[in-house]
Amino acid sequence: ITPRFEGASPIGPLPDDRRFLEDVWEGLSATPKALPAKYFYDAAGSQLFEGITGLAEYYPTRTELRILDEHGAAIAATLPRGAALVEFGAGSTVKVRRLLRHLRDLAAYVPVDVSGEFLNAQATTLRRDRPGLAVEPVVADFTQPFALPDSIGDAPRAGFFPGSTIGNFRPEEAASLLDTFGKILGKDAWLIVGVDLVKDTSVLEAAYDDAAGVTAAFNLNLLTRINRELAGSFERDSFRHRAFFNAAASRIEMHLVSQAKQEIEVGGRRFGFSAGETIHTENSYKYSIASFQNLAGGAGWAAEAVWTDADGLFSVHALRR
Ligand code: AVJ
Repeated sequence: ITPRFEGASPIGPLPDDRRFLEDVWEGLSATPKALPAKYFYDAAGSQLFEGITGLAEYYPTRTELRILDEHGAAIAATLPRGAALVEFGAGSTVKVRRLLRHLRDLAAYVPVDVSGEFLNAQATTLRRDRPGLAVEPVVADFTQPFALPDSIGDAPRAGFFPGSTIGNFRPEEAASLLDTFGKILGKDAWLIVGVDLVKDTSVLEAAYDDAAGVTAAFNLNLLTRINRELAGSFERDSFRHRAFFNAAASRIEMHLVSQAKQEIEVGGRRFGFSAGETIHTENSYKYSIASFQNLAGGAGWAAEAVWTDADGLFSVHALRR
C-alpha cells in the first residue's frame, strides 16, 4: 500500500493487491456495505470451501457429481465429435473427469483459471492420467473475453461451467457472462452448465448455515484475509455469520453482522459500523429449470437438454448457440 498506486494506472490494469484494496474500500463505503464473493478464495478460504462441499447440509457438490456420474454419457453425447472442451474457472479436475471418461475423441481440454500455479499442477496430473489428451491450460479471468489457444484450430468448441458458480452473479450479470462465454467459444458452440435449483427454504438455509460452523468460518475468513493482506483491524469475534433465503430475489444472501457500534481501519482508511449493520458478502442465486433456460435464452443460448437428480435439487444444462 503505497502512494505510487494513487489514481488510475497509466500502464493498464491495477496489480491484484491494489485491486483488492480498491474493491474493499469501495464496498465498505457503499450503503449497504458489500464485498465481492470472489475474495473468499485465498488458501484458507479454498480449504474451508473444500470442507463445505463435504458437509451433510451442503447438497450442491455431491448432487452435481451424482448427476455427472449417472448422466455423464448422455451429457457427453450432446457434444460434437472432436470438440475442444473449455472449462471456465477450472478448480480441481474432479467434475470434468466425469465427462472426459465419455469423451475419447477430444481435440483438447482447455482449463481456464486466474491461478496459474494450481492450473498447471492440475494439468500435469491430468496429462499423466490421460496420455494422448491435449491439455492446454489458459491463465485468464473468464469474465473478460480472452483468446483460446491457436493449437485447437477449428475444432468445434464446448464450454463447461459446473458448480453453480453462475449463481454468484446477478441475473443480468449472469446473462452477460453467458454471452461472454459465447464470444470466447465462437459461433456454433455448446455449453454445459451446473445450476442450483430453488427448493424448500429450510434446506437452502441449512446448506449455508451448517451446524458445524464451517460456512461461518468461510465467511469470517474474508475479514482475516483483509486484516492480513490490507492492514485491516477487524476483530473476528465482533462479526457474526448470517445466511438467509431472499425469496423475492431467489437468492441465498450471506452477510457478516457487526455485533456492536465500531470503527474499522483498512489500508489506512476508517469505516464506521452501527450495531447490527451488515456486510453483504455473497449472493447465491437459485433458479427453476425454466427460469434458467429463459435467462440463457436471453443470452442467445438455446436449451438442448437438462438433467437433474431424483430429488430435483440441482440441474445440469446443455445449451447451444
Ligand atoms: C461456489 C458459488 C457455488 O454459492 O453454493 C458455498 C459458494 N458459499 N457456501 C455456493 C458457497 C457458501 C458456492 N459456489
